[in-house]
Amino acid sequence: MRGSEVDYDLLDEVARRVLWLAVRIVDSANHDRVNSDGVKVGGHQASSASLVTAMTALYFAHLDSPDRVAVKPHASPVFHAIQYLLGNLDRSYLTRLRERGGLQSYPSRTKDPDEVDFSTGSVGLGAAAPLFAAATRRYVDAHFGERAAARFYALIGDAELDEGNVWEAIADPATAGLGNVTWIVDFNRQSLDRVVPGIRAQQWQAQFAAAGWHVVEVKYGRRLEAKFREPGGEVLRARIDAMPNEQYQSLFGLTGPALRERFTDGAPAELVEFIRDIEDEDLYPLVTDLGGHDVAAMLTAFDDCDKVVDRPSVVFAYTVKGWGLPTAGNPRNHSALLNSDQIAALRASVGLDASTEWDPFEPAAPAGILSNARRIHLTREPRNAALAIEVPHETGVRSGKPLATQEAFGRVLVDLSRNDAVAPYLVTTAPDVATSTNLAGFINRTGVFSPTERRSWNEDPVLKWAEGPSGQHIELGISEMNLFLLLGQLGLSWDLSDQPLLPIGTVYDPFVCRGLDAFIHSTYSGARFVIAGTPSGITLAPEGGAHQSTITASIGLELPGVTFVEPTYAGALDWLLCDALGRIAHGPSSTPTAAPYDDGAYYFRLTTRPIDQGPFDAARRRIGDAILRRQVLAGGYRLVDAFEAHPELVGGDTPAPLVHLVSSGAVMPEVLLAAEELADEGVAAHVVDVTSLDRLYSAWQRTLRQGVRTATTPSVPGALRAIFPEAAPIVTIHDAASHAMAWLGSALGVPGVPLGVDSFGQSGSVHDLYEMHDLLPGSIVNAALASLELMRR
Ligand SMILES: Cc1ncc(C[n+]2csc(CCOP(=O)(O)OP(=O)(O)O)c2C)c(N)n1
Ligand SMILES: [Mg+2]
Repeated sequence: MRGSEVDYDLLDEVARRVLWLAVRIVDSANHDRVNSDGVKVGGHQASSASLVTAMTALYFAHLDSPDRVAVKPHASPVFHAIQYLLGNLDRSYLTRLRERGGLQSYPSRTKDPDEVDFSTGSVGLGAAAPLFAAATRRYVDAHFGERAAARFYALIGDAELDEGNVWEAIADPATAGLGNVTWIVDFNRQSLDRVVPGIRAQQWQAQFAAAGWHVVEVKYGRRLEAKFREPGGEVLRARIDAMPNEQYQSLFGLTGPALRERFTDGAPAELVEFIRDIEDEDLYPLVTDLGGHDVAAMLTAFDDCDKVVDRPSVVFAYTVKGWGLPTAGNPRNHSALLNSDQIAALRASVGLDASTEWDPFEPAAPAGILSNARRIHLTREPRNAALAIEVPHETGVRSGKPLATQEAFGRVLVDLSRNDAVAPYLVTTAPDVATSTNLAGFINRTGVFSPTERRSWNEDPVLKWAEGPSGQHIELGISEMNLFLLLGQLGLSWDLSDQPLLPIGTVYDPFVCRGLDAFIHSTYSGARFVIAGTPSGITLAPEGGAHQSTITASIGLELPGVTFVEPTYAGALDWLLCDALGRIAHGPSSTPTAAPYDDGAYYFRLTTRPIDQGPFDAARRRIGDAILRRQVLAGGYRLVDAFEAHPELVGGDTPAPLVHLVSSGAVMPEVLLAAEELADEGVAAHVVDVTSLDRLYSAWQRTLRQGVRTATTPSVPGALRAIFPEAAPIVTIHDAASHAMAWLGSALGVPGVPLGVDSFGQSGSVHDLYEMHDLLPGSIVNAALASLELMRR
């Protein structure tokens, strides 16, 4: 906390320098660099300007080192300017905004050179992320002992409040009562396109209050407040309060008599009279003196929020978009750039010239002394991403009866919850689908998290829904956005709360799409977690098209920072899940050449279709556990060897034609039947169970890229060679869009026939729907015969 002595004039001086640097950082990116490709560089000077005061107050007077801040995407230049003045960012970066290897357009945890707490960019998510980081902190404090107290701030644009995820986040009981959260709404009444019509502050404030938040309004600055207190000053306040946004904003482009005329247009005679004695040049700073640009008012608001410890706070800071710039308040200023004359004037106004324009403060000057003191004050202790535990290779889940992967997933978690080394770090979460995704067993053992003990009114022998501080399941309302935001923050807990965790979420697979942007946000932020999308596919047959998922395999495959796995058998799932948790426990690898899947999240696509485990046991006996496990983790293995299954196919006069049937997950029983039918027709069909399409694809891409970069012939990667030693045409069969597996033929240099689900499903039996989509054994046989024909062409 700051001492009682705050030099507001000094902070104003700092704010002016921050404004200058932020504006010039954008200017330099657009005007100082050679633009070789004709694409606009861009940047946001006006959006930056409107947060300069709030951020200066935070970083130069209010924050402590454990505090974390999400910065509105378009204010990234302000953040970097502040880090530079604090001495945390090398000067060379100031001219490298939006350049490769330079400062990112929007704050990025993983790509920026300085320490960004929360990545932002897709508006709304940056508001919610600190809320879930605080929820994570509450969980960590309850389970592992209290960390140094931290406050979680979000600096957000007012138009960000249009995003539904903001309201989903504040409405969820999992975020209730978080007194260490403060959102600062940069209330400049402008979005990208326009001045937002009407006066929406009241409505929004009421919505926050209804959600149990502490609401603070910082509307006017010291100058206006003083004027209001003068005799008759009420008329001035009434005038500004009642003015619609568009009219008020239109004042910002005016000066002198024109400003007075617009301001008094239609106003009562008392107002005209009240401002008669104010000089023309004093009128502009007065009517635009908003609280969001008054450091004293902002610091008072921050203190008010600190005092409220039983609920989150939101500060509506009235600001000017383009504050201090010639573009101030202009409805079209969102991407407007100052011209060189305007830049020169701004530079001169802060006492700099072309030779000193990038200088930090003189170390011996008051601003330099303050900067240095704040850098020291804000320096953080190092954190460790790794847990000093070993996750076992397997839990040994077995079943003599058919077992679905979703069920196996639940059993593995229960087993891990009995492991004293691993169990304390496991934390699960689900958006109201915990029981229907088989988390009940885990919940029965560990309980549901609640900051305080809650009495259960329901004695259910199957599900013990006991809520208290030791619970290890965090239940969310039905918001997949919240799910992925929380998983992201649980997955960054090692950094933001100094405690690595093993987070596991579950979601109905189709609704991965509903939370997709938050999924992307979390993985782009570097978060590591396990997400199980279950049930998936059209195997969920009676549920119909609205609940069936088809494009999610492609999403999992294509998302960077996510390893997509789709095991068919319980034994493979066991290995994959234990391996994923083990990798998360070990923390990110330090070798940049490590396989990409070492450092991300893990997406398990599972089903409720019971599958006979016999074929996997047979493969286990044939291949041996050690090699099979290695292959399962690498992405696939030969489930059925055609010649071992059918020795009669070996060695006739003419060799039997050979195909590969390649599949993942729920549709495997049909594939196995097809292989048998093919054998009856004299065709040898090896069956390959792809456990991770993603890992196979990554392996292929790595060798291709290597070849492209070194201008050499790429080799077939080991993971593919091991399971496809012979060149034979392939049929891919997937309870998902056919496209996801369609690349395999290319990778192997053979014809491929992809079968899958390329239209919406509908209600029916599994058999009905597989028939509709050509996934029954007969169709697979025909596809195999077609692939052999294609091979002959
Ligand atoms: C999800 C998403 N949709 C659209 C955009 C494009 N966009 C960037 S800023 C912006 C307007 C933001 O207005 P506001 O939050 O009020 O910020 P200001 O620039 O006024 O400070 C829009 C539409 C985005 N970044 N993210
Ligand atoms: Mg705005």
